[in-house]
Amino acid sequence: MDNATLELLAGVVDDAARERRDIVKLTSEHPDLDFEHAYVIQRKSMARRVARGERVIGMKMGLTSRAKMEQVGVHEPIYGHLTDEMMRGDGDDLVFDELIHPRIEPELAFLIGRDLRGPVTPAQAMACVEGVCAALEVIDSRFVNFEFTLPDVVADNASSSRFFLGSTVAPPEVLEDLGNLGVVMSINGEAKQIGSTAAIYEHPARSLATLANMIARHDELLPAGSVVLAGAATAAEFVHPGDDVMLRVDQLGAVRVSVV
Ligand code: OOG
Ligand code: MG
Repeated sequence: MDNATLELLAGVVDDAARERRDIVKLTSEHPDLDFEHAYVIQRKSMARRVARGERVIGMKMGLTSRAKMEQVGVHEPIYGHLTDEMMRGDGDDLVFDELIHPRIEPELAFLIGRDLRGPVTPAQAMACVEGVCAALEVIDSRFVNFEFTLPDVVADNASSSRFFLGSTVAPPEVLEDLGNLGVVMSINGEAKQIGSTAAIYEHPARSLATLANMIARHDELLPAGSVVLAGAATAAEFVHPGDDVMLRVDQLGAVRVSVV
C-alpha cells in the first residue's frame, strides 16, 4: 500500500470522526490493508489532529479482555492514542450529539511518573507508574455497527473518543491487589457490567508492559506525565441521552458521567 493511499485513508477516518458520520470499514475497499499499514494510518490521523491543535497526552490498550474480544470479534490486543480533547473529569458531561454511536466501558488508568520505555517486564513498567485511578472510556467506532476487522479498528485509533478519569488517584504500592480489584459499572442505578481488573490481560500491569513493548518497536516511549488506559475489564454498553453512568472500582472510588 503506497504512502498516498495511507494518507488518504487517514483522512477518511479523521473526517468521519470530525463529521460524526459512520463509514464502511476500510478493508471492504482495501482488502490488502494489513496491521502494519493500519498503525501508519493511525499515526497519520493523529498527526492531522495535532496539526489542528490537539495534543497527544497518552495511549490506550484495547481488546485486552476476553469480554471485549468476544463483543467485537477481534481477538488481538491493540493500542491507540489519547489527546487532550478526549479527556474529561469525574462528573463531567458526555455530549451525545458530538458522537456517532457511543459505548462506555470500565477501565483503569495509569499516570506515568517516569519515562517508560520498552522492553520491560510488568514489574519494571509498574515502577514508572505514579498513580492509578478508575476511568470510564467512551468508544465510538467510526464504522457502521461497530463492524470491523483488526486493521480497521487499528486505523480508527481503537475507536477512541472520550475518557473520564476518577478523582481518587492512588500510588500503585498502596493498592492491596491491583490485579484483582472489583469493578461495577452502573447505568441509571442498575449494575450493567460486573467484573475484576483480573480480566484486563490477566493483570493490568501486563497490559501496560505490552503497550510499552509494542511501541518500542517504533522507537516510541510513554513519557512522564502521560495517561494510559489499560483496556476495558468487561464488555461495553451503549449510552443514550439522559443516562447517568457510574463506575466503582475497589479502593479507587467512583467515576461518574452524565450523558446529555
Ligand atoms: C475497540 C476499542 C477497544 C478496549 O478497552 O477494549 C477498547 C472497540 O471496542 O471498538 O477500547
Ligand atoms: Mg477501552
